[in-house]
Amino acid sequence: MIRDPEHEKMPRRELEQLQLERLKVKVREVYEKVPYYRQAFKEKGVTPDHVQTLADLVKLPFTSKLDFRDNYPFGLMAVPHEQVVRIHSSSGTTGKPIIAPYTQGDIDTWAEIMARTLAAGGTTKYDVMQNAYGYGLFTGGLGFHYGAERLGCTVIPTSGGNTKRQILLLQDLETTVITCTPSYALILCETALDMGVDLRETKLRLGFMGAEPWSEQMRKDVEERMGISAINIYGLTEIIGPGVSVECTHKCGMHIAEDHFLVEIINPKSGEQIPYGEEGELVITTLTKEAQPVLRFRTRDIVSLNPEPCECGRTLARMSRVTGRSDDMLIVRGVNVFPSQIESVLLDVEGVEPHYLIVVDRQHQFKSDELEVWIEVSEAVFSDEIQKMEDLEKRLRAEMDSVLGISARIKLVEPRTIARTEGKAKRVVDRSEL
Ligand code: DLL
Repeated sequence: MIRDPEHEKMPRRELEQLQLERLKVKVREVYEKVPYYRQAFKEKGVTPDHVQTLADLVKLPFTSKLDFRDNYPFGLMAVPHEQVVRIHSSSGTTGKPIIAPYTQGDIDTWAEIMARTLAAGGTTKYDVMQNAYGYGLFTGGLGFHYGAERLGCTVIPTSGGNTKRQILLLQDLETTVITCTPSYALILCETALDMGVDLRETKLRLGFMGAEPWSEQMRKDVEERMGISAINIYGLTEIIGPGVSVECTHKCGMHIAEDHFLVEIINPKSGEQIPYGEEGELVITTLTKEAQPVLRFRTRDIVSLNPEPCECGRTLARMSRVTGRSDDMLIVRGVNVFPSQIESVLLDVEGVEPHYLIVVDRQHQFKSDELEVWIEVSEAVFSDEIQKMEDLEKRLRAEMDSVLGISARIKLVEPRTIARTEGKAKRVVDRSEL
């Protein structure tokens, strides 16, 4: 369903006009209210008056994760503290956490974006949504929660974990929509199996999964095991949380909420804009955020954009699946690969489970081809003869070689030996961590 046709189906010309108006206001606002931006503008030799068209965006400075860290905790805020009603945060991989303050206006906007997002994937007020994203500092739990309430469906705020109880509630409360990371969806499937529950026989029909990269093969797997349609949803703490983009029921790219977020694709090395359609780093400017507007945020997520109208009638541009974060990219014998590409190759082979670990030697990562992939085999293969395991290993190695052009050592491991995560999975580990 299209909840907000005025914006979701806006002719692109009008949309661009709206984006420009909003951009001009935000640029002036951060320039006047955030000393950090004023300084960054000065270094680039620009003022808000330099922004007269959307193309002028390239004149503005980028903002990076590092800038968030350097200005921790409130250096990027554009409103006085008394206007802040909530703060979220993400742990970040190193150093200080990212702080995301919200005004009441931000919370309202986010709730509306999330209501629209849930509707785009097919949720209605008659649904019962079990929200297994973590509640707390993470934006997933509360982001989905407020959106669902705004849409008017029933929310069960289970948060992550306590999986047996999740399965019980899912059956007894007749949950129709599950929201969680793809990794947690796999744990739900496994636990249900242990409990003798067939999720395909329950009322579950829809899932909203994101917060981590996952492949089309993983989607197929989760959909089959749960008996649902799984919708991909994207977002990040620095920008707002979940809701930046989401698939509609046609599942051919995630529609970006472009009335709120202005996107660009850049070459991650040169920082130059590249045309829609080509893969590059996604850069986002917030157009309506109040507490902490962000200009040209470098997400490090590698995607491509498609501005063509979609069959669903939305004019909002679509972004591809996130292949990976530029910082997760592995270089194996000079070939660039993302963990999700390895995932898609492995999961296409029958006899393996969607649980794997990529083991690298960080110290020599860029020099050697010492890549090892641990992957769980299914119970059936494991209890079969040794020969079958050897054949499987050979096939996996050959597939990796022919599809990705890289050789890796494949280590088949027993079912259920790779650690499960309730939130975001960690797929790449350094040998020293094992
Ligand atoms: O993960 C927000 C979110 C919550 C999105 C629930 C979707 C659902 P962060 O913790 O700040 O925020 O992590 C943001 O996660 O830059 C991507 O690298 C990755 N990511 C998020 N969604 C997807 C997705 C939340 N659908 C970072 N596919 C982003 C691939 C994703 N990667």
